[in-house]
Amino acid sequence: MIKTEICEMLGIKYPVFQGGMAWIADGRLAAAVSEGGGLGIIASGNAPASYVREQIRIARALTKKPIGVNIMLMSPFADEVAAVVAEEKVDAVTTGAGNPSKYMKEWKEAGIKVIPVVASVAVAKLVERRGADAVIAEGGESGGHVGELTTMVLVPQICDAVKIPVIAAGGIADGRGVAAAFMLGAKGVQLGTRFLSATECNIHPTYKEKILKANDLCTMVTGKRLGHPVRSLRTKFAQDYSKAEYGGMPDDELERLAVGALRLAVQEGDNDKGCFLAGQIAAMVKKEQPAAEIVKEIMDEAEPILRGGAKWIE
Ligand code: TUI
Repeated sequence: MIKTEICEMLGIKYPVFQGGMAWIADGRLAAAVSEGGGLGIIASGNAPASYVREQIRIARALTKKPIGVNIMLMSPFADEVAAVVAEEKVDAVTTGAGNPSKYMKEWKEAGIKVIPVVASVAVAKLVERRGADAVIAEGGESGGHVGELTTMVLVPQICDAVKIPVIAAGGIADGRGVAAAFMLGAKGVQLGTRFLSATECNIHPTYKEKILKANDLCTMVTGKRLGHPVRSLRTKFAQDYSKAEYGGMPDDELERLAVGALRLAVQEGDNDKGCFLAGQIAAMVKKEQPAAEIVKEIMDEAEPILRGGAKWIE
């Protein structure tokens, strides 16, 4: 059994987080992951605080185990969601796409473990100084908003730069990825794309099907010109967006094109106007299965590898 300080810190069986995927990671998915011994995380995305409160209560009704909430810091509702998580006293808060320092005191006073997602050494050191309990080092293999560096180079550099535990994210979908992350110094892992195939994941069937049929080159990054690079499936929409981006479409028109695209993918499975966020590891997501089974399976796969799976060493 793999036990790390992350298990102890949060009172969870396995050091596995389910990523806070906007529009996707709701109370039901988070509860299923937590029931399975990992940390289920409700995504707030661009949703108002009332939605987040409702999802926390849904999760709490389904599990007594610890749950987390992810706050997307670029959201217009970030301030009010930050207050709601403190009121509801969730067990952990993860943050994405920015610097959470201004909320740190409020969350720590509420007894919440604060675990920001970072994509650089500088931001990892900054949030450690501000009192973060751990950091999630997310490489650009991940789906959604991406940084510059890959998981392979980011994780060891952040492990060397901070004393708090590091959770690796980006490009991990099975036990081999988990084992690799631990070898780089991580004390936990966060998976997003793999959980898209969870039975309890409430995305449109078209979205699930696209993930299950994905190949190695099936994702691309758009949005660099506006400063918000986002990795998604290489659909016609993503390719058209990319052409518009590099073809000189004005910023406001580009922004209008992107508005609502995430919801259209998740809820309507809209092939023409939807933005299907996914990580580069999508091709390794092979079947639909319960979230709890995913959590156990990846850790059961990782354990023998970490115990000495390199049979070619004499
Ligand atoms: O946040 C994510 N992934 C996301 S957020 C999202 S919703 C969205 N909608 C429209 C445009 C962009 C996003 C979909 N996927 N991952 C965590 C993450 N955080 N990756 C990188 C970072 C990050 C980047 C810069 C964290 C901190 C940071 O600090 C810069 C600063 O402000 O100091």
